[in-house]
Amino acid sequence: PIDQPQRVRLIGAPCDAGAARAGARLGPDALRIAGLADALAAQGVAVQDGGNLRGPASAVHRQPRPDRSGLHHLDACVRWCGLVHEAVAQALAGGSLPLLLGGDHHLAMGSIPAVAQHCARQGKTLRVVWLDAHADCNDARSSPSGNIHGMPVSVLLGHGPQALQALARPPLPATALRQVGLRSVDAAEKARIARFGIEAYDMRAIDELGMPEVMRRVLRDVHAPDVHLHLSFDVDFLDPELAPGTGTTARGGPTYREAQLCMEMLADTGCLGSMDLVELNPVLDVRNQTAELVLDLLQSLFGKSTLVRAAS
Ligand code: 4U7
Ligand code: MN
Ligand code: MN
Ligand code: MN
Repeated sequence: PIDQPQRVRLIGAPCDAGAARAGARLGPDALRIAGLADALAAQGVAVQDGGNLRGPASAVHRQPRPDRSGLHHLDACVRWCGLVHEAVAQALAGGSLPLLLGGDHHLAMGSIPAVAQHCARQGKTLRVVWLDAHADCNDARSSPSGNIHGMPVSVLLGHGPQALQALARPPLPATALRQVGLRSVDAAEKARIARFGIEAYDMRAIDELGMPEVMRRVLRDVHAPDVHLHLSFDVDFLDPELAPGTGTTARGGPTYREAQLCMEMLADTGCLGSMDLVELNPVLDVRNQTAELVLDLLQSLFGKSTLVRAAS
């Protein structure tokens, strides 16, 4: 329940340097064209669109192999994360909820450390909910692709490639992170998740426990006013039949209602303080339907409910 109008600042980061294929650079505009600002305004949110950040241009043709570092487009990714970090920090300092419009998921290495620093200053406890088909837990050695969007979780926890580790100050304790929706995890990542002690709910857990119980567990210690909840939403969390507009799809994702319930339960905490909306690739979409679905979900996340609900 939100009594004051919430202020949301849109931060566009048109970058796909970390991704497997080009196109996520068009994500911010696809969301604007679908009507993002109006959809949030309809929920009583005061939206301010900060426009798109201007960073290094992304190459369309990648090298057949990553460079010496083992990482594709390392320099561009580091520079983009710096820009995102600064914009997110500024929004938080100004009392707005930063909504990062990606762009690919490596940008979370810019947003989340900015959020963590803000929380440390405010004496708030940070919880990060990571909705994704993938664990994003590779480093340069374990990665089968060299694509940096498969590495941010590792980096944020302090186990990523050396070249990226400077971005993740302070590193997150594993207890601050919860992953939901996993169904495409590399063999090395599987071992790393266990070793780092990440609390992860794969699709089997959602099948067996149901989304309500999974989200109750995920949100067990997420209560206002001491907790700042950061949502890192990778569009490929959603089932590809609903959401084809993303570069690395994995079948067997949450249904429409499961995804909506997830948003509704996140909203009920009243703790949402910042968000990444990443991996939307309009080039792969069908008539912008994935962007439109995302707006529908965002409305729930910002408090839309079908009926008046008794406080729980
Ligand atoms: B995303 C992958 F090998 N694990 O590391 C990798 F399967 O941000 C995919 O979740 C990473 O979309 C997907 O390249 C990154 C691959
Ligand atoms: Mn991801
Ligand atoms: Mn993913
Ligand atoms: Mn992806």
